[in-house]
Amino acid sequence: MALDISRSIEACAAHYGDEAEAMRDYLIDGQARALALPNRGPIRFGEDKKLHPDIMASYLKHGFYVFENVITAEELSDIKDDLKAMRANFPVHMGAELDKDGNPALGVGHAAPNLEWARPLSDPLGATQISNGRHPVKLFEPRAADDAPPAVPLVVLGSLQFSPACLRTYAHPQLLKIAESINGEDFAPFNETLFIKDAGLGAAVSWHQDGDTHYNENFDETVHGFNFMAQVYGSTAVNGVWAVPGSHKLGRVDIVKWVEEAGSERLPDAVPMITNPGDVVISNRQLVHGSFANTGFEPRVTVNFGFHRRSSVLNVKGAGIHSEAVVYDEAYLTERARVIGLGINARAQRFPHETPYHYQPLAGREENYIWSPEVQASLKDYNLKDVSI
Ligand SMILES: O=C(O)CCC(=O)C(=O)O
Repeated sequence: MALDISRSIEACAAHYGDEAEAMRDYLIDGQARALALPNRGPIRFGEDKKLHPDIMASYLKHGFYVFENVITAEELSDIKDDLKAMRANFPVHMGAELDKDGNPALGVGHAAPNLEWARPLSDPLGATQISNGRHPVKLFEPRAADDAPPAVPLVVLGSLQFSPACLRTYAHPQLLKIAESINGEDFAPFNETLFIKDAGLGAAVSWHQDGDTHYNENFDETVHGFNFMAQVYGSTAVNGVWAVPGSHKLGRVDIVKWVEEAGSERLPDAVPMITNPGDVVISNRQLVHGSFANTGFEPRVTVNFGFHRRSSVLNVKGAGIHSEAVVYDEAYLTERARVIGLGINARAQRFPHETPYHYQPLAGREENYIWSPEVQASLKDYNLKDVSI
């Protein structure tokens, strides 16, 4: 049952001036089209213990699938506690070294990128060269309230170093089993991010495709891997990610042309990813997707993490978007997979009645991956070794 967001739809449309009615219709129509798609339901596995073939077929067709009720209330509560602690440790403003209590702020002094800010309701990436210029169009930037702060958090990169709860969710046994079904039992890590879209403030992420490297040679519909997007508060047509179903099969899409042809940033075939708290979306990294500024009343926080097929990344030169563009050899991938081993152990300690996931590439070396608060601290800057293709 989707949340009633009529007030947010009205509030969002009201920002669009002459196009208010078009925006309202787009949100309402997109919501209906999203809910009519046959790409949602609980996680199910087939007799072979792999992702159920019907789900796999739907995911491969549409490029995303909403797994309902994956994260329990107990686990969500752990994540919310960590989010609260992280927010309390955010710099008092963008660029500050201290948090509100005068402590060294989250991420200060780290070598790898972590907390990134944006002007409220802006589109900081659209029509820039950031991330190899993969967001070619600037989205409409609604005007934020006069009392809005000058900058608000948008993403936390390398999120697992800041949140043991997110580290545990990263190792959710059913989600890792899905990763195995899609990318093989030797699946490789990618990167982990929190997307923060506070109500009335959260910035946009313009239309883009995540995958960057494999469009000319070796392209296929799943070659750039996928993201899991676990929803802490749910996601809606106003605050959520929109995607064009099936666009993951098209190779590199000319997004500028699509927007020109549509006559506006409202891509006609896009639908929002509508979820309740605790649902997890799986999203192909080649899908054309993006999110509008959150002009509504519901917050969104996405616990985002992805996985690759080993053959897509092993001995491949990275795109340089999330980390330095180096060639990923076995040693690099094993080092980066440390968070998978630690996540599995951290999860087993927190949820001892669950059967942990068995990650084949680290088999026999489990004793090297025992989580503790001290070991958690050693994850500082682990995202210098993101696997970016
Ligand atoms: O969560 C969002 O708003 C954007 C997510 C996204 O673009 C991504 O995961 O690539």
